[in-house]
Amino acid sequence: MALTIFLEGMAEKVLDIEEKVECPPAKKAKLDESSSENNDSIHEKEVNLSTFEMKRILQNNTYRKQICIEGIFKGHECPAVVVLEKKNFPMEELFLKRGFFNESTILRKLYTNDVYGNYECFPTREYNGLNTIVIHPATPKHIDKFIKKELHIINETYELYEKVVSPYIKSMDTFSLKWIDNILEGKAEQENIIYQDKDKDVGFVLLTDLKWDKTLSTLKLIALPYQNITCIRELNETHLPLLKNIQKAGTEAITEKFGIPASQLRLYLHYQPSYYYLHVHFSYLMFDTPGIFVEKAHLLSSVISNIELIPDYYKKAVLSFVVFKGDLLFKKFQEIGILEKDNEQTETTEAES
Ligand code: G7M
Repeated sequence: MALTIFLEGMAEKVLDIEEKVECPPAKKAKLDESSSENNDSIHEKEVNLSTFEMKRILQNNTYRKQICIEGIFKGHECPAVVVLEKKNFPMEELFLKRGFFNESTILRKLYTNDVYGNYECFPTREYNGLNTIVIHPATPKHIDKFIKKELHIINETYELYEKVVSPYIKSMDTFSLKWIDNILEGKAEQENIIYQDKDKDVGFVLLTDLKWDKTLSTLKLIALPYQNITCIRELNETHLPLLKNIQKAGTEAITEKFGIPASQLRLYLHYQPSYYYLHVHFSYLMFDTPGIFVEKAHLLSSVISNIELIPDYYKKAVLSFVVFKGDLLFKKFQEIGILEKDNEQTETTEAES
């Protein structure tokens, strides 16, 4: 599954990049003349990774077991990005036998202690493959997309929400929420709806998430209320009937349709979300879907309980979340001194004043 997500992300990354390649001037002129006929592309011949001269590691993701490297292929002037990712294990006994529990498998002992033995295993060649993506010629935008961005945590009080995040949300283009209007108005994705309750106060639409690959083991749905609520910060006791309805009716609908019991579902909200129209995520508990980390996910059961205990809980609580260095929200927190300005910016500001 990690692979599916990786490839999806990769496709998004590759697809939304439409920039000219940053090559040396002579090569650039050649490319500009005929961008479709790219003479420098290494994909036309067999790619030999031993000719890849590494320039820098853009990202080494130990969670995904993935490395992204920028470099140059010998004899080619334009930069390239190579992404290597370890594969998932097969589920079928036959393939596990062929690849790992095989006479050709090598097991090297590292050390033992009591009942524990630590070994290094070398599976058979066919099962030792890596998913590999080579982007060439790579644009600066491609390269930038693969650079791991620095993360910073914000411990947001309600005052900070009002001062920074709320104006930031209001300044956003509402066009980004058009897909939600379309679903609620019956103009799109009606075939993806699992459950619908049209009550304007407690009603919602439960439908498949865009990212779900339709495999039960990675089940991923979202509930969109008819009530327009910006985000978790706006929730109070008046929303309890809605939240409880989503929790109960949404879960029951999933159990009925997919046979997954309530005890195996994870119901949560994001803060900060990508879309500022309150929605609840439903995912299969045994699927470690991205976005379930403590700095982003809020269990629906906890949200309900918090409001039951303190009706204006979300106007009082400190909510923590991460921002990516360079993103707009990051800059907004920099502007008011919550996040440090980097040296370059400090120098410019000082020189200007
Ligand atoms: O991070 P946030 O909590 O805002 O998550 C938004 C969710 O909405 C993600 O899981 C997306 O995959 C999902 N999503 C985004 N879009 C644009 C669509 C869409 O057009 N249709 C559906 N069904 N889900 C979407």
